[in-house]
Amino acid sequence: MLLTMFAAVATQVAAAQVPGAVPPQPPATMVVEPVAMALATFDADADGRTSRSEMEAGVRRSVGAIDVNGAGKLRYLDFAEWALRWLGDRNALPSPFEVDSNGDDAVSLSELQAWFATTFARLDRNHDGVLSRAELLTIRASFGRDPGGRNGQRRGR
Ligand SMILES: [Ca+2]
Ligand SMILES: [Ca+2]
Repeated sequence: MLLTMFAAVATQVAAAQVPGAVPPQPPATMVVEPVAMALATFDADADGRTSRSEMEAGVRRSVGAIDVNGAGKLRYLDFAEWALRWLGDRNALPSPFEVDSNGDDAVSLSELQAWFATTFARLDRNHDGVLSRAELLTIRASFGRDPGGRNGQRRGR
């Protein structure tokens, strides 16, 4: 009995002897999805928020920068160039198969805008029709894990 009490007091003393000690936190990892990076650059008025109209205009500009012949659609090879330029990598999501909803082996501007509209709605967590930088950021408790499921919806197939 006495020994147990002594042990309890000793533990309290040990805890008190570490001033400023904070409980260890799991390492947080902040990442930006490639598409979120593109959406941030579409913030044309630089107010730190991307509106739906800014998104639509930005997608149109981004396609126009690749579709130099004005065909209005990107063949899959052109889409890879679009992805490299605006998402940072040819294989960054979305894949052209995911965006090419009518399966004609090309991504039209309207198909890409429809895909962005869906993604916009997914990222707009407070449903105010505007994407804040906080909504474009994905925070994971630790790298490679997304326990909260925030922005963690699987899009690839
Ligand atoms: Ca804006
Ligand atoms: Ca929002």
